[in-house]
Amino acid sequence: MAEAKTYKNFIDGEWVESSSHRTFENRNPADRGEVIGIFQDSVEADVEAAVEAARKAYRRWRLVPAPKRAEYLFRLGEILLKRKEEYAREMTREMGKPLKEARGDVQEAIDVCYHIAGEGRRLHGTTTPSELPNKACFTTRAPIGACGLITPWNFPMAIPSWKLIPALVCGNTVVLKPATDAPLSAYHLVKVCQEIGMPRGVVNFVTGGGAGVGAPLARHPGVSLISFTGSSETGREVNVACAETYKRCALEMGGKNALIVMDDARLELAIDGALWGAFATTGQRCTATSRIIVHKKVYKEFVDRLVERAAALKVGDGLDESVDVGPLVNEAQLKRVMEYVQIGRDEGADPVLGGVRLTKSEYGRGFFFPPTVFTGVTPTMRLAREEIFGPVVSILQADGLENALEIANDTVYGLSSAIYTQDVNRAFAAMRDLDAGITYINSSTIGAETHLPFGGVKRTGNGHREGAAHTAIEIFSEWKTIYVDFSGKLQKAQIDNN
Ligand code: UN1
Repeated sequence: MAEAKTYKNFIDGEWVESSSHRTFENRNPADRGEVIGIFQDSVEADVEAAVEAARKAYRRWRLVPAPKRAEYLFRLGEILLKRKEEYAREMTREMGKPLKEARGDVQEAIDVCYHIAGEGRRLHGTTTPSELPNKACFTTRAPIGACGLITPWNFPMAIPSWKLIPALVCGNTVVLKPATDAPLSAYHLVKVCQEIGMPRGVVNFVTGGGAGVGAPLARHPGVSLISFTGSSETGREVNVACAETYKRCALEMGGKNALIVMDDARLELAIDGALWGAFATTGQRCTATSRIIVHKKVYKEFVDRLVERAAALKVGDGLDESVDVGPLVNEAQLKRVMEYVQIGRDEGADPVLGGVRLTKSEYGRGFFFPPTVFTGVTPTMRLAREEIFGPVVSILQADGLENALEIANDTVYGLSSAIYTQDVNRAFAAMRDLDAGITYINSSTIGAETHLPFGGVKRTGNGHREGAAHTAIEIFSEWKTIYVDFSGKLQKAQIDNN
């Protein structure tokens, strides 16, 4: 096997080693023997250099006309489209998701590029009349400065793109810290930014762990904004660090997403949605279906049919086109899933499918865990309350819509939600009453489109919505209010017009 390539940090337009002279390996979770690449294990000094470069570049980049900034992003999308297959394969190798999903991940980044490329010619502000004569009032969007982007491994190109691309069109510069489990996909994004001739220092890339890179970035007084996606625990720490240094902070965190199946649902459709929501990306999505709440009248039939279908899903290396469920991303994640399965058993829930690590020869080299279904789960069990981030789904029973909504909302999280029903009244009640940032009617909890706001309520977020939607532009720009008085005299608002 060829020796693995060593990847460097990208700071001020140069590929440089970390001042720590330490590196870490990025290994294939489907085959631990395969090293995908060697990456820099960076430290505070590297963050310092990257922030300085981003701050310096900001002085010029903010003055590049927004339509021009957007043209770079259009070209970025064009190159990603050309290399979609190559980048998807490398993504599957570095973090395990099946190829068709990895293609979707690259496609999300392309979608964001194309959408935001148009935004360069919008970035609309407002005008409004003044209360005084000969005076004009309007608003413009101003960039914020050097932004720190901290991203997870489960959508290793899509999520960096949700942050990077809106940040750049608004005139900000960035320091991107990708997840240690999947830095290669973020590297590809940054490499293309260099190839299309983006000015030096506009995009900086520093790999490494949370303590070495994430924390110094969040604490750095020269960083104006942190956009973070990850666990609610880490998000809380990021938020505290941002508060101490008066930064804007946008957080996307955990989920415990519920999918409701009413007694009038089209069961086959609901099962399709439940399987896709629970087991796509091996359940490692913030939007994954983690609880299925089924009306008691159809409970037994739903469970029997779901289990039969889940048992037929093919687990294996995501590079095999026929595989439905890839490996978990790393050993810690595998342990966590196994712990939750044990917790579920101890709590008295019934593991009707899966629950035991796959170790047969074809699975021996990776972190494979089968689709696992628990029945007899009640809302107070930890299984029903805590985010697992693996292929484990809990089925709960409800006796009607009100009860189902109550169970669905009985969580500290609020990202995605879904209901299957043919009844328009029930659907509209659910749209109103499900306490989540996203609600699907007759579709799964996963599959957000990039041009709509993405984010959640309660411990899932802190009031922001990202993606390529107009709400992402809100994150990465400040409103500036402008008054132009052309009367030639001092006019006092609230006083001279009365
Ligand atoms: C995430 O899990 O953090 O809606 C993002 C979806 C994907 C994005 C998920 N488009 O499932």
